[in-house]
Amino acid sequence: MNLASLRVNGKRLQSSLEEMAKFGATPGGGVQRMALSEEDKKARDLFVMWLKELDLKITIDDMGNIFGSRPGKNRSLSPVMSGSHMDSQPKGGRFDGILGVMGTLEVLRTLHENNIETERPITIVDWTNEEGSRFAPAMVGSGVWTGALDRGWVYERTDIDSKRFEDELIRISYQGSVPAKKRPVHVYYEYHIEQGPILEKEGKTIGAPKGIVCLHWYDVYLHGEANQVGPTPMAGRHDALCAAAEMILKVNELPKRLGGNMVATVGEIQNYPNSRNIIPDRVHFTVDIRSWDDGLALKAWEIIRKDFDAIATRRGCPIKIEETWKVEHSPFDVNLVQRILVIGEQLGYSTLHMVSGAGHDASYINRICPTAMIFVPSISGRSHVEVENTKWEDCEAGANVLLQAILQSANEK
Ligand code: HGY
Ligand code: MN
Ligand code: MN
Repeated sequence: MNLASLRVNGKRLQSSLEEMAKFGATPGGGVQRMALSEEDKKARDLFVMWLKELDLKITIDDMGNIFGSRPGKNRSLSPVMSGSHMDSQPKGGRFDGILGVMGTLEVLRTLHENNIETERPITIVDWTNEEGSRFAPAMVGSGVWTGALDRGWVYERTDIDSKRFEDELIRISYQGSVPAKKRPVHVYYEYHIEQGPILEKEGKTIGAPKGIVCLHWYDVYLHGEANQVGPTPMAGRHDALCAAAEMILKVNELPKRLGGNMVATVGEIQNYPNSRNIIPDRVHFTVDIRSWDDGLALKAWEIIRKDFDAIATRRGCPIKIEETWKVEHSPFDVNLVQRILVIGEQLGYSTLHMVSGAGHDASYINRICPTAMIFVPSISGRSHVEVENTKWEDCEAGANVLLQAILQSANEK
Protein backbone atom coordinates (compact mmCIF):
# COMPACT_ATOMS: atom_id res chain seq x y z
CA MET A 1 0.00 0.00 0.00
CA ASN A 2 1.23 3.50 -0.76
CA LEU A 3 1.28 4.86 2.78
CA ALA A 4 1.64 8.44 1.58
CA SER A 5 -1.84 8.24 0.06
CA LEU A 6 -3.43 7.06 3.31
CA ARG A 7 -5.94 9.43 4.89
CA VAL A 8 -8.00 9.44 8.09
CA ASN A 9 -11.76 9.11 8.25
CA GLY A 10 -12.85 12.67 9.00
CA LYS A 11 -16.44 11.72 9.75
CA ARG A 12 -15.34 9.16 12.32
CA LEU A 13 -13.06 11.75 13.95
CA GLN A 14 -15.97 14.20 14.07
CA SER A 15 -18.24 11.60 15.63
CA SER A 16 -15.64 10.72 18.31
CA LEU A 17 -15.26 14.39 19.18
CA GLU A 18 -19.04 14.80 19.32
CA GLU A 19 -19.31 11.75 21.60
CA MET A 20 -16.67 13.15 23.94
CA ALA A 21 -18.29 16.61 23.93
CA LYS A 22 -21.32 15.04 25.64
CA PHE A 23 -19.26 14.57 28.82
CA GLY A 24 -19.60 17.85 30.67
CA ALA A 25 -21.63 19.49 27.89
CA THR A 26 -22.66 23.02 28.93
CA PRO A 27 -25.78 24.93 27.85
CA GLY A 28 -23.55 27.39 25.96
CA GLY A 29 -22.23 24.64 23.69
CA GLY A 30 -18.93 24.06 25.46
CA VAL A 31 -17.73 21.54 28.02
CA GLN A 32 -16.92 21.53 31.70
CA ARG A 33 -14.81 18.40 32.15
CA MET A 34 -12.51 19.39 35.00
CA ALA A 35 -9.59 17.11 35.84
CA LEU A 36 -10.58 14.05 37.93
CA SER A 37 -14.26 15.00 37.84
CA GLU A 38 -17.12 12.58 37.07
CA GLU A 39 -17.16 14.02 33.55
CA ASP A 40 -13.42 13.36 33.17
CA LYS A 41 -13.98 9.80 34.40
CA LYS A 42 -16.71 9.20 31.83
CA ALA A 43 -14.46 10.45 29.01
CA ARG A 44 -11.62 8.26 30.30
CA ASP A 45 -13.84 5.18 30.51
CA LEU A 46 -15.02 5.66 26.91
CA PHE A 47 -11.45 6.32 25.74
CA VAL A 48 -10.23 3.08 27.40
CA MET A 49 -13.09 1.17 25.75
CA TRP A 50 -12.09 2.55 22.36
CA LEU A 51 -8.46 1.61 22.98
CA LYS A 52 -9.56 -1.96 23.78
CA GLU A 53 -11.40 -2.14 20.44
CA LEU A 54 -8.00 -1.66 18.76
CA ASP A 55 -6.37 -4.40 20.86
CA LEU A 56 -3.93 -1.87 22.32
CA LYS A 57 -2.01 -2.66 25.49
CA ILE A 58 -3.44 -0.28 28.07
CA THR A 59 -1.37 1.16 30.92
CA ILE A 60 -2.70 3.56 33.55
CA ASP A 61 0.01 5.00 35.78
CA ASP A 62 -0.17 6.44 39.31
CA MET A 63 -0.84 9.90 37.94
CA GLY A 64 -3.80 8.62 35.96
CA ASN A 65 -2.02 9.05 32.63
CA ILE A 66 -3.58 6.60 30.16
CA PHE A 67 -1.33 4.95 27.54
CA GLY A 68 -2.39 2.68 24.66
CA SER A 69 0.48 0.84 22.98
CA ARG A 70 0.40 -0.58 19.45
CA PRO A 71 3.24 -3.04 18.75
CA GLY A 72 5.65 -2.49 15.87
CA LYS A 73 7.58 -5.10 13.86
CA ASN A 74 10.64 -4.34 15.95
CA ARG A 75 9.62 -4.36 19.59
CA SER A 76 13.09 -3.34 20.70
CA LEU A 77 12.71 0.09 19.11
CA SER A 78 11.38 2.99 21.20
CA PRO A 79 7.82 4.06 20.32
CA VAL A 80 6.45 7.08 18.55
CA MET A 81 4.18 8.75 21.09
CA SER A 82 1.26 11.06 20.36
CA GLY A 83 -1.57 12.46 22.44
CA SER A 84 -2.77 15.37 24.54
CA HIS A 85 -5.33 15.83 27.36
CA MET A 86 -9.07 15.29 27.88
CA ASP A 87 -9.64 17.56 30.87
CA SER A 88 -11.07 21.01 30.14
CA GLN A 89 -11.38 24.46 31.56
CA PRO A 90 -14.56 25.39 33.42
CA LYS A 91 -16.95 26.48 30.62
CA GLY A 92 -14.22 25.41 28.18
CA GLY A 93 -14.31 24.30 24.57
CA ARG A 94 -15.05 21.06 22.67
CA PHE A 95 -11.63 20.90 20.97
CA ASP A 96 -8.89 21.94 23.43
CA GLY A 97 -6.86 18.83 24.25
CA ILE A 98 -9.45 16.27 23.20
CA LEU A 99 -8.68 16.92 19.52
CA GLY A 100 -5.14 15.67 20.04
CA VAL A 101 -6.29 12.50 21.79
CA MET A 102 -9.09 11.77 19.30
CA GLY A 103 -6.83 12.74 16.40
CA THR A 104 -4.25 10.17 17.51
CA LEU A 105 -7.03 7.62 18.08
CA GLU A 106 -8.22 8.25 14.51
CA VAL A 107 -4.68 7.64 13.25
CA LEU A 108 -4.57 4.30 15.10
CA ARG A 109 -8.03 3.34 13.82
CA THR A 110 -6.86 4.09 10.28
CA LEU A 111 -3.72 1.96 10.68
CA HIS A 112 -5.78 -0.83 12.31
CA GLU A 113 -8.42 -1.07 9.58
CA ASN A 114 -5.74 -1.02 6.87
CA ASN A 115 -3.67 -3.67 8.70
CA ILE A 116 -0.62 -1.48 8.57
CA GLU A 117 2.37 -2.59 10.61
CA THR A 118 5.05 -0.04 11.39
CA GLU A 119 8.68 -0.65 12.31
CA ARG A 120 8.30 1.04 15.66
CA PRO A 121 5.59 0.71 18.28
CA ILE A 122 3.15 3.62 18.56
CA THR A 123 1.81 4.88 21.88
CA ILE A 124 -1.26 7.08 22.34
CA VAL A 125 -1.52 9.05 25.58
CA ASP A 126 -4.04 11.05 27.60
CA TRP A 127 -2.13 13.22 30.11
CA THR A 128 -3.85 13.96 33.41
CA ASN A 129 -4.74 17.52 34.43
CA GLU A 130 -3.12 19.48 31.63
CA GLU A 131 -5.29 22.53 32.33
CA GLY A 132 -4.32 23.17 35.94
CA SER A 133 -7.58 24.98 36.47
CA ARG A 134 -9.08 22.75 39.18
CA PHE A 135 -5.73 21.60 40.56
CA ALA A 136 -2.87 24.03 39.98
CA PRO A 137 -0.40 23.82 38.40
CA ALA A 138 -1.03 22.67 34.84
CA MET A 139 0.46 19.67 33.03
CA VAL A 140 1.03 17.66 36.20
CA GLY A 141 0.52 14.27 34.50
CA SER A 142 3.29 14.87 31.98
CA GLY A 143 5.27 16.85 34.56
CA VAL A 144 5.51 13.91 36.98
CA TRP A 145 6.04 11.43 34.13
CA THR A 146 9.06 13.37 32.87
CA GLY A 147 10.40 13.87 36.39
CA ALA A 148 9.87 17.65 36.33
CA LEU A 149 7.30 17.55 39.14
CA ASP A 150 7.22 15.50 42.32
CA ARG A 151 4.28 13.11 42.54
CA GLY A 152 3.95 13.54 46.32
CA TRP A 153 3.71 17.33 45.94
CA VAL A 154 1.07 17.03 43.24
CA TYR A 155 -0.91 14.48 45.29
CA GLU A 156 -1.29 17.11 48.05
CA ARG A 157 -2.57 19.87 45.75
CA THR A 158 -6.15 20.79 46.55
CA ASP A 159 -9.02 22.33 44.62
CA ILE A 160 -11.22 25.23 45.74
CA ASP A 161 -13.24 22.80 47.89
CA SER A 162 -10.06 21.50 49.57
CA LYS A 163 -10.31 18.13 47.80
CA ARG A 164 -6.88 16.49 47.44
CA PHE A 165 -5.60 15.51 44.00
CA GLU A 166 -4.76 11.96 45.09
CA ASP A 167 -8.15 11.42 46.75
CA GLU A 168 -9.92 12.50 43.57
CA LEU A 169 -7.69 10.27 41.44
CA ILE A 170 -8.63 7.33 43.67
CA ARG A 171 -12.30 8.33 43.69
CA ILE A 172 -12.55 8.09 39.89
CA SER A 173 -10.55 4.82 39.99
CA TYR A 174 -7.69 6.09 37.83
CA GLN A 175 -4.79 5.78 40.24
CA GLY A 176 -2.90 3.10 38.36
CA SER A 177 -0.29 0.86 39.96
CA VAL A 178 2.45 1.66 37.45
CA PRO A 179 4.71 4.53 38.57
CA ALA A 180 4.45 7.63 36.37
CA LYS A 181 7.99 7.45 35.09
CA LYS A 182 9.48 8.40 31.76
CA ARG A 183 10.49 5.68 29.32
CA PRO A 184 12.43 6.03 26.05
CA VAL A 185 10.38 7.69 23.31
CA HIS A 186 11.52 8.06 19.71
CA VAL A 187 9.52 11.24 18.99
CA TYR A 188 6.41 12.90 20.41
CA TYR A 189 3.70 14.64 18.38
CA GLU A 190 0.91 16.69 19.89
CA TYR A 191 -2.00 17.74 17.70
CA HIS A 192 -3.94 20.73 19.08
CA ILE A 193 -6.10 23.72 18.14
CA GLU A 194 -4.07 26.92 17.93
CA GLN A 195 -6.22 28.71 20.53
CA GLY A 196 -5.32 32.05 18.96
CA PRO A 197 -6.12 34.19 15.89
CA ILE A 198 -3.01 33.82 13.75
CA LEU A 199 -3.79 30.87 11.44
CA GLU A 200 -7.23 32.26 10.66
CA LYS A 201 -5.84 35.77 10.08
CA GLU A 202 -3.10 34.43 7.79
CA GLY A 203 -5.52 32.09 6.02
CA LYS A 204 -3.41 29.02 6.85
CA THR A 205 -4.64 25.53 7.71
CA ILE A 206 -1.67 23.88 9.45
CA GLY A 207 0.49 25.57 12.06
CA ALA A 208 3.86 24.17 13.10
CA PRO A 209 4.98 25.94 16.26
CA LYS A 210 8.75 26.31 16.70
CA GLY A 211 8.01 25.81 20.39
CA ILE A 212 6.04 26.95 23.41
CA VAL A 213 6.57 30.07 25.53
CA CYS A 214 7.58 29.88 29.18
CA LEU A 215 4.77 29.80 31.70
CA HIS A 216 5.23 31.30 35.18
CA TRP A 217 2.39 30.97 37.71
CA TYR A 218 2.18 32.77 41.07
CA ASP A 219 -0.45 32.84 43.84
CA VAL A 220 -0.89 36.05 45.84
CA TYR A 221 -2.60 36.17 49.25
CA LEU A 222 -3.55 39.48 50.91
CA HIS A 223 -4.78 40.07 54.46
CA GLY A 224 -6.62 43.26 55.43
CA GLU A 225 -9.12 44.07 58.12
CA ALA A 226 -12.81 43.31 57.82
CA ASN A 227 -15.30 45.79 59.16
CA GLN A 228 -18.79 47.17 58.71
CA VAL A 229 -18.78 49.28 55.51
CA GLY A 230 -21.07 51.95 56.98
CA PRO A 231 -19.51 53.26 60.17
CA THR A 232 -15.88 52.60 59.22
CA PRO A 233 -14.21 55.77 57.90
CA MET A 234 -12.37 55.49 54.57
CA ALA A 235 -9.13 56.70 56.16
CA GLY A 236 -7.30 53.90 57.88
CA ARG A 237 -9.09 51.03 56.15
CA HIS A 238 -7.12 47.93 55.29
CA ASP A 239 -9.20 46.87 52.33
CA ALA A 240 -7.63 43.74 50.82
CA LEU A 241 -9.73 43.99 47.66
CA CYS A 242 -8.56 47.55 46.91
CA ALA A 243 -4.96 46.44 47.40
CA ALA A 244 -5.59 43.56 44.99
CA ALA A 245 -7.24 45.89 42.50
CA GLU A 246 -4.15 48.11 42.35
CA MET A 247 -1.91 45.04 41.95
CA ILE A 248 -4.06 43.53 39.21
CA LEU A 249 -3.78 46.67 37.10
CA LYS A 250 0.00 46.61 37.60
CA VAL A 251 0.04 43.06 36.16
CA ASN A 252 -1.97 44.21 33.17
CA GLU A 253 0.47 47.06 32.50
CA LEU A 254 3.62 44.88 32.74
CA PRO A 255 4.04 43.87 29.07
CA LYS A 256 3.78 47.48 27.90
CA ARG A 257 6.15 48.61 30.65
CA LEU A 258 8.75 45.93 29.84
CA GLY A 259 8.33 45.85 26.07
CA GLY A 260 9.19 42.61 24.34
CA ASN A 261 6.87 39.74 23.62
CA MET A 262 5.08 38.93 26.85
CA VAL A 263 1.60 38.47 28.24
CA ALA A 264 0.61 38.87 31.89
CA THR A 265 -2.79 38.01 33.29
CA VAL A 266 -4.73 37.74 36.52
CA GLY A 267 -7.36 35.12 35.75
CA GLU A 268 -8.60 33.92 39.10
CA ILE A 269 -9.57 35.78 42.27
CA GLN A 270 -11.31 34.91 45.53
CA ASN A 271 -12.48 37.66 47.83
CA TYR A 272 -13.55 37.05 51.43
CA PRO A 273 -15.96 37.38 53.10
CA ASN A 274 -17.36 38.68 49.79
CA SER A 275 -20.35 40.41 51.33
CA ARG A 276 -21.42 43.77 49.98
CA ASN A 277 -21.46 45.35 53.43
CA ILE A 278 -18.20 44.01 54.83
CA ILE A 279 -14.79 45.49 53.98
CA PRO A 280 -12.89 42.54 52.43
CA ASP A 281 -10.08 41.25 54.59
CA ARG A 282 -8.73 38.34 52.53
CA VAL A 283 -8.05 38.09 48.82
CA HIS A 284 -6.31 35.42 46.75
CA PHE A 285 -5.47 36.00 43.11
CA THR A 286 -3.29 34.30 40.49
CA VAL A 287 -0.65 35.75 38.16
CA ASP A 288 0.24 34.13 34.81
CA ILE A 289 3.28 35.55 32.94
CA ARG A 290 4.39 34.11 29.58
CA SER A 291 7.13 34.96 27.12
CA TRP A 292 9.49 33.25 24.69
CA ASP A 293 12.17 35.06 26.73
CA ASP A 294 12.34 33.41 30.16
CA GLY A 295 14.65 36.14 31.46
CA LEU A 296 12.15 38.84 30.51
CA ALA A 297 9.36 36.99 32.33
CA LEU A 298 11.53 36.65 35.45
CA LYS A 299 12.53 40.31 35.28
CA ALA A 300 8.88 41.29 34.99
CA TRP A 301 8.09 39.31 38.12
CA GLU A 302 10.94 40.92 40.09
CA ILE A 303 9.63 44.36 39.14
CA ILE A 304 6.03 43.67 39.96
CA ARG A 305 6.89 41.96 43.24
CA LYS A 306 8.37 45.26 44.41
CA ASP A 307 5.20 47.07 43.34
CA PHE A 308 3.10 44.54 45.25
CA ASP A 309 5.18 45.01 48.41
CA ALA A 310 4.83 48.81 48.21
CA ILE A 311 1.05 48.60 47.73
CA ALA A 312 0.66 46.05 50.52
CA THR A 313 2.66 48.26 52.91
CA ARG A 314 0.83 51.47 51.98
CA ARG A 315 -2.55 49.81 52.44
CA GLY A 316 -1.61 47.84 55.56
CA CYS A 317 -2.46 44.53 53.89
CA PRO A 318 0.30 41.98 54.51
CA ILE A 319 1.08 39.90 51.43
CA LYS A 320 2.09 36.25 51.03
CA ILE A 321 3.24 34.88 47.67
CA GLU A 322 3.56 31.30 46.39
CA GLU A 323 5.83 30.93 43.36
CA THR A 324 3.61 28.06 42.26
CA TRP A 325 5.04 26.83 38.97
CA LYS A 326 7.49 27.60 36.20
CA VAL A 327 8.07 25.89 32.87
CA GLU A 328 10.86 27.18 30.69
CA HIS A 329 10.13 28.04 27.08
CA SER A 330 10.39 24.89 24.92
CA PRO A 331 12.06 25.09 21.51
CA PHE A 332 10.95 21.99 19.54
CA ASP A 333 13.15 19.76 17.38
CA VAL A 334 13.86 21.79 14.24
CA ASN A 335 13.82 18.74 11.94
CA LEU A 336 10.55 17.44 13.31
CA VAL A 337 8.93 20.86 12.98
CA GLN A 338 10.19 21.00 9.41
CA ARG A 339 8.65 17.56 8.81
CA ILE A 340 5.23 18.93 9.83
CA LEU A 341 5.60 21.84 7.41
CA VAL A 342 6.72 19.60 4.55
CA ILE A 343 3.93 17.05 5.12
CA GLY A 344 1.38 19.84 5.34
CA GLU A 345 2.47 21.21 1.98
CA GLN A 346 2.67 17.70 0.42
CA LEU A 347 -0.94 17.10 1.47
CA GLY A 348 -1.91 20.35 -0.16
CA TYR A 349 -2.51 22.38 2.99
CA SER A 350 -1.19 25.88 3.59
CA THR A 351 1.23 25.98 6.51
CA LEU A 352 2.69 28.47 8.95
CA HIS A 353 5.73 28.37 11.20
CA MET A 354 4.74 30.03 14.46
CA VAL A 355 5.01 30.03 18.28
CA SER A 356 2.61 28.53 20.79
CA GLY A 357 1.40 31.05 23.38
CA ALA A 358 -0.61 28.29 25.02
CA GLY A 359 1.03 25.74 27.28
CA HIS A 360 0.90 22.05 26.38
CA ASP A 361 2.21 18.74 27.71
CA ALA A 362 4.63 18.93 24.80
CA SER A 363 6.58 21.47 26.91
CA TYR A 364 7.59 18.66 29.25
CA ILE A 365 7.91 15.82 26.74
CA ASN A 366 10.22 18.05 24.72
CA ARG A 367 12.74 17.57 27.52
CA ILE A 368 13.09 13.86 26.88
CA CYS A 369 12.66 13.39 23.12
CA PRO A 370 12.32 15.28 19.83
CA THR A 371 8.88 16.89 19.92
CA ALA A 372 6.66 18.81 17.51
CA MET A 373 3.07 20.02 17.43
CA ILE A 374 0.45 20.39 14.74
CA PHE A 375 -1.99 23.30 15.01
CA VAL A 376 -5.26 23.92 13.21
CA PRO A 377 -7.17 27.22 13.26
CA SER A 378 -9.46 28.32 16.06
CA ILE A 379 -12.44 30.14 14.61
CA SER A 380 -12.22 33.84 15.58
CA GLY A 381 -9.13 32.84 17.58
CA ARG A 382 -11.29 31.91 20.54
CA SER A 383 -10.44 29.18 23.07
CA HIS A 384 -11.02 28.34 26.74
CA VAL A 385 -14.57 29.51 26.03
CA GLU A 386 -17.79 27.67 25.20
CA VAL A 387 -17.80 29.07 21.67
CA GLU A 388 -14.38 27.51 20.95
CA ASN A 389 -14.71 26.05 17.47
CA THR A 390 -12.70 24.60 14.59
CA LYS A 391 -13.97 23.59 11.14
CA TRP A 392 -14.41 19.83 10.75
CA GLU A 393 -12.38 19.89 7.56
CA ASP A 394 -9.52 21.52 9.47
CA CYS A 395 -9.77 18.84 12.17
CA GLU A 396 -9.46 16.26 9.38
CA ALA A 397 -6.56 18.11 7.77
CA GLY A 398 -4.60 18.21 11.01
CA ALA A 399 -5.27 14.52 11.62
CA ASN A 400 -4.00 13.69 8.12
CA VAL A 401 -0.76 15.55 8.83
CA LEU A 402 -0.51 13.69 12.15
CA LEU A 403 -1.09 10.36 10.37
CA GLN A 404 1.69 10.96 7.89
CA ALA A 405 4.08 12.33 10.52
CA ILE A 406 3.49 9.32 12.77
CA LEU A 407 3.91 6.92 9.83
CA GLN A 408 7.19 8.51 8.78
CA SER A 409 8.60 8.48 12.30
CA ALA A 410 7.27 5.00 13.10
CA ASN A 411 9.02 3.58 10.04
CA GLU A 412 12.40 5.05 10.92
CA LYS A 413 14.76 2.27 11.95
O1 HGY B 1 -2.57 27.48 30.27
C1 HGY B 1 -2.50 26.96 29.16
O2 HGY B 1 -2.06 27.55 28.19
C2 HGY B 1 -3.01 25.55 28.96
O3 HGY B 1 -4.35 25.61 28.58
N1 HGY B 1 -2.88 24.77 30.18
MN1 MN C 1 -4.83 22.18 25.69
MN1 MN D 1 -6.29 24.60 27.65
